[in-house]
Amino acid sequence: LTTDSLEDIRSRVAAGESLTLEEGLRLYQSPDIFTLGELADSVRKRLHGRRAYYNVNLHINYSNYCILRCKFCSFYRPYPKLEASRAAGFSPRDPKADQTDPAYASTDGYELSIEEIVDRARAAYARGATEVHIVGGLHPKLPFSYYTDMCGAIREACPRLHIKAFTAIEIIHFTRIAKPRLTIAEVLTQLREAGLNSLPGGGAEIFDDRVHDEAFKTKVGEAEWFEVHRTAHELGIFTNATMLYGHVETPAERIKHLLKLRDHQEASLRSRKSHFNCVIPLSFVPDGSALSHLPGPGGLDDLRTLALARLMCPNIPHIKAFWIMQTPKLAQVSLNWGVDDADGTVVYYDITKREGHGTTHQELTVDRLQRMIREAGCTPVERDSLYRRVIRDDNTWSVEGEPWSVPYDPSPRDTDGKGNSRPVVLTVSR
Ligand code: V47
Repeated sequence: LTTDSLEDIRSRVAAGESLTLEEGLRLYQSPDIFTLGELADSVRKRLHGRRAYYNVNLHINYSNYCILRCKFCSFYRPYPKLEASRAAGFSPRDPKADQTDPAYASTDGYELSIEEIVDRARAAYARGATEVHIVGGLHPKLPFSYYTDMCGAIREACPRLHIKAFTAIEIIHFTRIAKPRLTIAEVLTQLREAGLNSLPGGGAEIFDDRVHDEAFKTKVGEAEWFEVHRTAHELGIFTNATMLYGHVETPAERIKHLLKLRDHQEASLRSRKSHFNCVIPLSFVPDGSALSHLPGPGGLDDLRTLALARLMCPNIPHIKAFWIMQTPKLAQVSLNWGVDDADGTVVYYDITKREGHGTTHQELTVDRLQRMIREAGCTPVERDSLYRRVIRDDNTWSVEGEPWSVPYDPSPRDTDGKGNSRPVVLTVSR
């Protein structure tokens, strides 16, 4: 930490100029966290006033089987048949490979059937959800048709539910498992035809070769991540962008990551049909991962990083604090530090489980989201996945500017005596 005065940066932010890596580092290293917050808040206010966005969504993680072994990840499970077969000396392509050791039944790996996924989406849609966010591990066996069928079945059951699904890493995986192999544009087009609406921002981690080799060596890197998002933007598919911070990266590597997102956005805004809607800095949760010896970011580091995302990427409209990782309390504080979006109700989340105290049920009701936003001095605005205003009355919702409306089952108020409405989904079968 330095005793640097930030006055020159203040005037550059006020003039709407793009900050450099050195300026980003000075902001990050300054003990004057209040000026950092004030500057980030000034950009946030210029773009959004006092509005703070949330949505009514449901996350579905379709499977935790994954062919990768990223060190920061506590979600993946080895695919049992494949692992057992390998241990027994079979190659994965050996026809006898799947008939080996029955011990594989003992892992807590899972994969959801399409019916289960549709049942969850349908239940959330009936309760008024506007978005389903679907991601999972790189499954070694499921065919590409599983993913197109999943989108198609949800689209049929829930015509207006926005399907935000599959990180860039999954999209690259699909190009490889499709028979015959497909290009990124072909995969995205087929998914879109089946019902996909947008891509979430996951899988970006930190765009740096050193960090890549140390923490997620076997995952496809920066070039492929950007290629998927560039192709999506060329096709007119909106996407988000994440940054997983607080593990083995340096502050300079974090800031460079944000600058790469800013550069990509500039090109998309200039010449492509769509662009990034938001940046989501994800606070590393060490528990259960191969990096569990690391402490993970503290609250001030979270605040600094969220504020920096706002300041380094003024051309990306929204900065989201994903409360599952930053915690609802810190997400609330961050609404005055550059953040304008609190994500949504979420309901079930498998990738990290801190807020669920070890379970996958991690939910904020709409009442709690609104209260958290109001307590921060902001005005809650329900948005759809493309940040259009959602208009809700007692039993229908619609999107500003759209002619249609969707009936839903209105929540009885105050079901738990604490001012909370009924959750979006009450139970899941697993
Ligand atoms: O890609 C994995 C990260 C991401 C850990 O687009 C971890 O609106 C913290 O991308 N600690 C998935 N993070 C989540 C994601 C996301 C979440 C919310 C909204 C949106 C959006 C996208 O979670 C992964 C990875 O970067 N992750 N393990 C961990 N231990």
